[in-house]
Amino acid sequence: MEKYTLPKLPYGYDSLEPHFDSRTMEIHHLKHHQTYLDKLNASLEKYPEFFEKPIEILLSDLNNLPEDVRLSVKNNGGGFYHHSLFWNFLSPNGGGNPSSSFKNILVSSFGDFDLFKEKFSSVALSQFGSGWAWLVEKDGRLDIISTSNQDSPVSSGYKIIIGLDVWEHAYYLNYQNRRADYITAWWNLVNWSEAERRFNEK
Ligand code: MN3
Repeated sequence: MEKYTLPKLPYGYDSLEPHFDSRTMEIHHLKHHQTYLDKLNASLEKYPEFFEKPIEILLSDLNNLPEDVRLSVKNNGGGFYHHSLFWNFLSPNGGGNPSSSFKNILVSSFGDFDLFKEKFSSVALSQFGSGWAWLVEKDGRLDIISTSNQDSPVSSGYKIIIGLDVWEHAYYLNYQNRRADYITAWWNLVNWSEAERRFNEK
């Protein structure tokens, strides 16, 4: 049975400089992401049938999992899944504005594009301790939420459109405790075409 595997980054570790530095990207991918993956795979060894399912399917129905792996899927499965998405939410050609059609969707949901960015930044900044900020969709409605640790929006029925890792490991080497500077830098990297693709995906 095939286990879950570490996805490659769609760009080089140094491609997001100067906003996200090469060393942080490399450690984040090869150490943090890899560790979530290894722990997830180890915990599912006695239930190899789960490896046939996309991890987001397991995360979307945690209560249906055997109790002895539920917490590992929530934490390590969440970490594995969220980082797999996160790399694609970033692009060396990112930042700036979304397409006009996707921008209109954000404007109709949040008033205007700058208000959307302000609200997202504020949610990311005020998440206490480790976690993520998310742009999510449920029942046709867009919302900005945060979750703690690796708790997944998909476990609450949300579709993830875009997300920002605000664990200190994502920024501490370059930004130390200045999460606000990291968030400001992130806006230069946001892969809007991936966000739009996910929004339109059924
Ligand atoms: Mn991380």
